[in-house]
Amino acid sequence: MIPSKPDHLECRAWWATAPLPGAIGICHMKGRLEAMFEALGIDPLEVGATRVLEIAGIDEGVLARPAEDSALFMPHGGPRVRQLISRHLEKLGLRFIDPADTDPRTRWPEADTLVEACMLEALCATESPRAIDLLLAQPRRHRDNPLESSDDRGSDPRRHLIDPPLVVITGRPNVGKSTLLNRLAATEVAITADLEGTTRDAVAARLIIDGMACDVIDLPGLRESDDPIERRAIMLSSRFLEESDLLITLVDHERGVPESLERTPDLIIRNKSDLQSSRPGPKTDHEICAKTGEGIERLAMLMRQALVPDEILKNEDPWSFHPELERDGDQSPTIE
Ligand SMILES: Nc1nc2c(ncn2[C@@H]2O[C@H](COP(=O)(O)OP(=O)(O)OP(=O)(O)O)[C@@H](O)[C@H]2O)c(=O)[nH]1
Ligand SMILES: [Mg+2]
Repeated sequence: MIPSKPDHLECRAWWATAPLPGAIGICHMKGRLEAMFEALGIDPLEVGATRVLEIAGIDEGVLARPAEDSALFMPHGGPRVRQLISRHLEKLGLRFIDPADTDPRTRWPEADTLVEACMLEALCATESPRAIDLLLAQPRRHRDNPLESSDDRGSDPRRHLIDPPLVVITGRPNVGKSTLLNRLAATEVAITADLEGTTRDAVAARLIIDGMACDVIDLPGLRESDDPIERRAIMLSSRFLEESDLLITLVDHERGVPESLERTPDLIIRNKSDLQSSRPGPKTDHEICAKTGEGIERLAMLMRQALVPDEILKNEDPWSFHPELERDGDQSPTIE
């Protein structure tokens, strides 16, 4: 049913779920809901109630009304379903907006405070299991001890729990960098071989390292090469060295830290602990055997600690974990 005057539908909508295939999609609607229910041709839904509903023969989903002016429609999360539902609601007179332009309290009407709304948003965004308890503790910590100056978000290591840090594995050829990446990933992400120059291009994987999501990059081994493609790949990889939040240099029983390394590594790790060293190697932070997995658990802990130290995780101060907490929440735009 198309209403005769769609302009009168004072309701905004946005998708709270990412525009990717998923089990469910959440379409958030805010405004004069009674007019929208009428336009949809359905009985009004009371605040706090839910109902299974089919929209225009497109898909069935759950409709929930957490607040007077807020409803959530949750159909299946395929892009096509989402597109057809958006199109239908727009025809009825709903205006779709970019949720980033709104106050988090608009996006999370079930939250009592700005901190709680930001927490719900961060909980949905984070891929790090370690972030969960820390985020859940924030509303109480902000209530007991409000943030005075919140200009520390960019330098607070806890930001890595929300935005995965870049971890780069470098070292001379054949030291086992790709074997280490595969071991950390517990699957074969990169090709390994007893041949120098096996990795020709950077290989990246998002991995959970000691409870923290990280983007781990395995670079081609640093060496002089006549091959122009390998030379270019080595040159390109220097960008990752500069940008990395954590630089791991792998050495083995024969090969030390490459002289051409442009940055001091955060961790020097000796691989192939199963093989005897033929000569004294550099001072290292830890020894592993990437082939068998020995020492990997401790390496994961050292990596996480280098990025987010234990004493910071134990810090009971409120954490400015969301950009909206840096400015006065009352100034953020809300949707009436
Ligand atoms: N004995 C032993 N061999 C290992 C270990 N880790 C890796 N290797 C072997 O070392 C060789 C090189 O491993 P890669 O992981 O391909 O080395 P890489 O550093 O990625 O090499 P490039 O990509 O050429 O720079 C392979 O034959 C691996 O099986 C280890 O802990 N012990
Ligand atoms: Mg490799």
